[in-house]
Amino acid sequence: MTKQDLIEIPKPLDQLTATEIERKSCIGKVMTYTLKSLTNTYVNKGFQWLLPVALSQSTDPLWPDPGASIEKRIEVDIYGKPVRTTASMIIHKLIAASTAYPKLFILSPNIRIEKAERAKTGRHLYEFTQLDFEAQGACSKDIFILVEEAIVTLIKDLKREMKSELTTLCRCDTLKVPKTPFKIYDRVELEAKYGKDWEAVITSEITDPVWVTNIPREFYDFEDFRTGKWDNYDLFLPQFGEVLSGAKREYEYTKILTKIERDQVKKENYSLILKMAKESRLKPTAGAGIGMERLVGWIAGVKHIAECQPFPRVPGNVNEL
Ligand code: ASN
Repeated sequence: MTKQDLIEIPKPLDQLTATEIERKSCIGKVMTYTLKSLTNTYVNKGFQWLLPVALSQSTDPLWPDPGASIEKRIEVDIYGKPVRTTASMIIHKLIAASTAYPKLFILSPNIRIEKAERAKTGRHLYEFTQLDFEAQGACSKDIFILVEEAIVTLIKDLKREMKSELTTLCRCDTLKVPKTPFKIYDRVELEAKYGKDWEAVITSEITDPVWVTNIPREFYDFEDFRTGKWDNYDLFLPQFGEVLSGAKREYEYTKILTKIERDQVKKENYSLILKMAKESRLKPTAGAGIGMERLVGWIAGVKHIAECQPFPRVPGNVNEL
């Protein structure tokens, strides 16, 4: 039997037993606390809180991406124009951070119709929420410091103020305040050492969160064309896996165009960002998105992150609500 066979698909609210409702309620309280703590940190550091959008002509291509498994992209016509459901608000972030909102964050719903075979990874959903943030003029190091502080503050405060919930979830003793600074690994070195399965190996070996940098992926992450190195990062949590991805961003027209063409991404879906870049109105920024169900799932020690959703969005499993 594999690890995945042991994972149960989280049930909808109406099917939970009394004990399961108690657990669901505890996870809900941890989610509320986490949202309050993180949004406080960002607001206190001068980030503006933007409201999300669900339908746009331009959204994240999610391609090329080593972790991608999208089986369907949702596109509908409104007012005679094609729009897509939000895959992530990355394009919106880059435009907003370059103009009226130099430091911003959004609690953004992301719709990604993952292949049904991902139902039991325990780490994938067809709809989830990111705390997505971006800062003009920031570099990777600035983002590392910000995220480390936000996570350490959250865990310290949670351990003090949510003792009873953490006890019910059996996480009171095992959830430790992470030591900072988090270690930084280069993906190339991890691949050389552990092979293609490096993500699983580091997830099981680390005892504190770690950064992994230099991951080839979508055109908007910064790539040094001379060295071939990517100035981007993922954050991995011990015994859990990836919870955040982000980068320093591209902002130069010729680089963005070259990468869009190289990746065979539809240029017409990215005409605004190309136009802004051409007019030198796209600014250097850096940012990231924290998967809220994953972060709370790690804190609560869940087997499946859909346990953190009131209305579970498990790939391949559509409920009435
Ligand atoms: N939120 C991510 C970022 O800031 C992008 C994504 O979710 N694909 O880089």
